[in-house]
Amino acid sequence: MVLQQWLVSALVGFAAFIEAAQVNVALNLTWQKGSPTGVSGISRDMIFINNMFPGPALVLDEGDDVMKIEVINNMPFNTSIHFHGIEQLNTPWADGVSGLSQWGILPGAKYVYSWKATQYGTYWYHSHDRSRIMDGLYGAIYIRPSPNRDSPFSMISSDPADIKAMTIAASSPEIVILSDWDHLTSDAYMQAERESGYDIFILINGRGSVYCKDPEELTALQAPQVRAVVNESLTDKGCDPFLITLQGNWEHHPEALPGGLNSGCIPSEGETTVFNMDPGSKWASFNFISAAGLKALSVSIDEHPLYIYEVDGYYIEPQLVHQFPIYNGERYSAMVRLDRGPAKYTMRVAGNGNQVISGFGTLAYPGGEENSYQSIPYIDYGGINTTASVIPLNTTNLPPYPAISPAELADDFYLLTLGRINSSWEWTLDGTAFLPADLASMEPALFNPEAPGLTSSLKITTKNDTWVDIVFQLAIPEPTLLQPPHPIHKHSNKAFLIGAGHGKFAWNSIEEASNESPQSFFKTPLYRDTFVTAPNGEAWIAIRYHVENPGAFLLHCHMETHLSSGMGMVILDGVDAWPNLSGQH
Ligand SMILES: *[C@@H]1O[C@H](CO)[C@@H](O)[C@H](O)[C@H]1NC(C)=O
Ligand SMILES: *[C@@H]1O[C@H](CO)[C@@H](O)[C@H](O)[C@H]1NC(C)=O
Ligand SMILES: *[C@@H]1O[C@H](CO)[C@@H](O)[C@H](O)[C@H]1NC(C)=O
Ligand SMILES: *[C@@H]1O[C@H](CO)[C@@H](O)[C@H](O)[C@H]1NC(C)=O
Ligand SMILES: *[C@@H]1O[C@H](CO)[C@@H](O)[C@H](O)[C@H]1NC(C)=O
Ligand SMILES: *[C@@H]1O[C@H](CO)[C@@H](O)[C@H](O)[C@H]1NC(C)=O
Ligand SMILES: *[C@@H]1O[C@H](CO)[C@@H](O)[C@H](O)[C@H]1NC(C)=O
Ligand SMILES: *[C@@H]1O[C@H](CO)[C@@H](O)[C@H](O)[C@H]1NC(C)=O
Ligand SMILES: [Cu+2]
Repeated sequence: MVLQQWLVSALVGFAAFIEAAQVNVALNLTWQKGSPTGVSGISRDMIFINNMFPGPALVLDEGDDVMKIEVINNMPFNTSIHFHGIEQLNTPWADGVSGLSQWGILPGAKYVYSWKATQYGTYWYHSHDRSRIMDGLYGAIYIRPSPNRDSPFSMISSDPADIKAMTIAASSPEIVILSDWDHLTSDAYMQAERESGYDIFILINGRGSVYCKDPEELTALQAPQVRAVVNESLTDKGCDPFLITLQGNWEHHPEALPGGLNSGCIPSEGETTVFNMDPGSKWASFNFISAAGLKALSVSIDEHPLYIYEVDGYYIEPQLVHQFPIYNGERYSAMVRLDRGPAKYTMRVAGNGNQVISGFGTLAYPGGEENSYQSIPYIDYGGINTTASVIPLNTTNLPPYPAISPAELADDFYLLTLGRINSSWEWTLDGTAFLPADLASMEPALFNPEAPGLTSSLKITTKNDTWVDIVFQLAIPEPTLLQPPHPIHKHSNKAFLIGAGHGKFAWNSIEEASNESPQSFFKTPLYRDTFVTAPNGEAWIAIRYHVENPGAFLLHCHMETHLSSGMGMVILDGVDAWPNLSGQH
């Protein structure tokens, strides 16, 4: 027996904007019972921020430098808050990673974060201590672009009225936090992995319902690429069965799995997030954030094409699509024309991987409250396109706007081999060592770059104002093992995704590789803070970034169970220009 539980959906933070003008923002973290899937759902211990879940959205203006965020830890364990995608230029001590940029915030203690909003766009904040994202510690950050920033809206429409409407829509977006949810706490979840030896995934939604369906119906909805590997009936939760052949020749104790995890669906009905649309405003911007602990998701809005115009907090040349995938930590903003009749239209968020599951939100047009019209979906319950004319996002074609490119050559080159190590559920980023599970209790590397807990294979050490190449090579210890795409997140400044290829990266540098295999390198590199590896098989991706902000930063898989089991390493950027930390701790 194995488990899983989840439902997806749209959680919205718009009811609780905190303006930057309020210099002191307090985030009061508490550990209380809650049931995001409704009163009929399973109640469990979870994290609330200012009595809200998700926490309040922080809405700032580009250039704001008065931000003081006071975190009050009223929970029975240490914590810290990381501001995902915020580069923390000249404030590496505000990056919020326990054991790296600060000591954990003790129960009953307070901690103040200060930083400057040097970027614009959609970001989020979340826990960076163990797997607490899965307990609900997250909220949105939106930084309004400065008025003189060049936006790409004239590439969507040449009509000045449209451009004006889009500019207004972009400055007051609908923020949509997507997340998964399980009835187990993150600690119980990790314990289940340790005791059973199984690599378990889960999903649900922050505000949503648990739908129970016929396993046959769920099996029929399985994605073809998954069916090619798992040709078996799914459980009543739409989960893959747990087959030893898929888990590798490690020790397994399936009997140690808690009940109800991947089968044994218990339905419950919670709230549905409703977005009230004003067709008079002509356009709306939906800014999606994936706060999912584990699940990769696919997103669409019935009858509403999406112009994706911002990715991880940087504009792109808008891409017209009907659905797009979003991995843990990523952000995509979509401009949407409000041209439909008075009715309700469904926002669909489907699991895109090892579980057939969906969550739903609603776009409500005025006058459509009583209309029983059923909107026409672009994707089904399993996230698959309903017709051949549905356009998916091509995730390697996201040209930054305005154009921005990396240096032609880099100064340093690192090849990291990532994959499972020592069990089906433990992961490594560098091929040999695990990021210590007790990193959070160690002396922060920012205070002591020679901190003894980090072996040399867990550290990348760079000089300031240099360019660094990192290749992530997927290892395949056993060819039959399923390996999910890993969303690798780099803290501090963004990086360029410059290439991707199949097989082994057989070269000693990017220069050598691009001479011998030019087709593996993008003409227009992507500029973002999360980079997704290929599913299964042997493959690689390459990133290049500029070292410009000395400090100790994390490089890690953003799937919470992967990070918790060791899939991360530390970048000590600019060791030759290390910050003076007097007075910071
Ligand atoms: C934090 O929230 C809890 C629960 O609502 C409340 O008891 C406590 O007084 C709050 N603390 C602060 C400092 O606001
Ligand atoms: C799945 O199994 C069935 C029968 O067991 C077989 O006919 C079918 O070809 C298999 N499909 C795939 C994708 O392997
Ligand atoms: C989904 O799109 C693909 C690629 O265009 C197409 O081959 C497939 O038939 C589509 N699925 C359905 C159900 O139309
Ligand atoms: C996706 O975009 C890349 C980069 O522009 C291009 O090379 C590739 O052919 C595109 N893929 C598809 C399926 O259109
Ligand atoms: C994996 O297990 C082997 C054998 O028990 C051990 O020597 C090695 O240190 C382990 N690797 C890690 C990263 O813990
Ligand atoms: C909590 O943080 C303190 C330092 O603030 C550290 O000494 C302790 O080891 C941490 N506890 C855990 C369980 O990580
Ligand atoms: C690090 O390099 C960047 C980019 O060249 C530069 O702007 C910055 O001032 C340098 N930082 C220090 C502390 O020298
Ligand atoms: C670090 O800053 C403190 C206070 O600003 C100053 O007294 C000290 O000399 C500085 N140390 C170094 C090594 O620059
Ligand atoms: Cu991973």
